[in-house]
Amino acid sequence: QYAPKKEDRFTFGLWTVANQGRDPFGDVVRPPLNPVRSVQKLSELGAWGVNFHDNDLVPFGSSPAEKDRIVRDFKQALNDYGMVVPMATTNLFFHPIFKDGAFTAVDPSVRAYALQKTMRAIDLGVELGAKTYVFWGGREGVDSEASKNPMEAVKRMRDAINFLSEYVLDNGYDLRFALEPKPNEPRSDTYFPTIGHALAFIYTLDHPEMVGLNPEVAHEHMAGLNFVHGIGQALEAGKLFHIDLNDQKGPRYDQDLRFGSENIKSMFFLVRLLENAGYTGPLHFDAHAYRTEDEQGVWDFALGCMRTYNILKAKAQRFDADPEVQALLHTINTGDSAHQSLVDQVRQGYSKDLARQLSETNFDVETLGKRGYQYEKLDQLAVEHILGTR
Ligand code: GCO
Ligand code: MN
Ligand code: MN
Ligand code: MN
Repeated sequence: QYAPKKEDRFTFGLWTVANQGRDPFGDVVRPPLNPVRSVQKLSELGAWGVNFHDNDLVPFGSSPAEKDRIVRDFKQALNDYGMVVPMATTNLFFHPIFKDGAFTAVDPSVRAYALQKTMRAIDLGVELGAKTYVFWGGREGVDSEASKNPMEAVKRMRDAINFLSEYVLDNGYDLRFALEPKPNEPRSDTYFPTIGHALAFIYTLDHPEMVGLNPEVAHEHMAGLNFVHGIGQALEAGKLFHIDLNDQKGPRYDQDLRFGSENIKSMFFLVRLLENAGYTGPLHFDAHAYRTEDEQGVWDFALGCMRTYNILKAKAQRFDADPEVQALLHTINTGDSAHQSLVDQVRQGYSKDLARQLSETNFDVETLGKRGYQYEKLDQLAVEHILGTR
């Protein structure tokens, strides 16, 4: 019943299942995983597609002949196992050239090279069918505030996104951009640290209609924020182009844990929101297996991400269909009908007449202040659904 299926639109980054477990304190613990093998295994598990950074597929410095061979084999694997590539991105953080960032680096040669690398990676992504192109800030940030003017960094980022938007249009590509905020790591501070910062930036671009968001659970939690609310705002703005699902224990380093392995309650409300809002984009997992795992543990991890999403989806549907929940929500949302009509008119927009009506209305503030909202009862119902007792 919860087994993942292609129509669930689950995707994984090639870098997620191929994560070899290297961390700042220890070396790799798993052998490299070939992209073709990842495509095969993920397809068998029920995933819909895979995403990649240019260098996840074509190693940095490959010759044109090597690149052609790799791309040919990869296309064959996608075909053989019925997998798609809905998203692609650029690795602008691994090579030492990017140690001061890419689009916002102080060195103009680095900024120009970052554009060249991204144009090539866009070409590759589009060739493999990508419809969304992700921009994660990587090392776009500072360790020392003395190094850069933060206003100049915004301008440099805007120059890059505007230029690349035109590149996409000029080539007639069917591709949208999705900005992925993160507050820190690997730099001690990253520019555009949260959903809100990125969203505000989008409206200053030349082609705001082409640019949306790729928010990640772990990253907003690192910033101490409510991910469900960030996603709500992105959805409401029509800017949720993509999503990075994973999990995180509080505001620490980026943990990229298996989806739903920690914050079960907020992930329940996240899945409920995505499903009820009719989000139809990819459900992408940007996470990796614990460092303790061998290859089998990686597949256990991948299946776990997808199953947990489907289980939470079923639980959210049961919660919304529960008559007691429905009755409670109805009561909670019902008030004085005259006042309901006033706020309905506010939604329609301002008029002098409405302003006059509002200023002449009497409110029983004593009674309104004494109201009990029954949120304890409602929340307990949610908890019981999550725990499986209803
Ligand atoms: C991180 C990021 C990355 C990006 C990926 C795609 O680990 O901090 O989440 O995994 O999502 O580079 O751009
Ligand atoms: Mn990460
Ligand atoms: Mn992350
Ligand atoms: Mn991510």
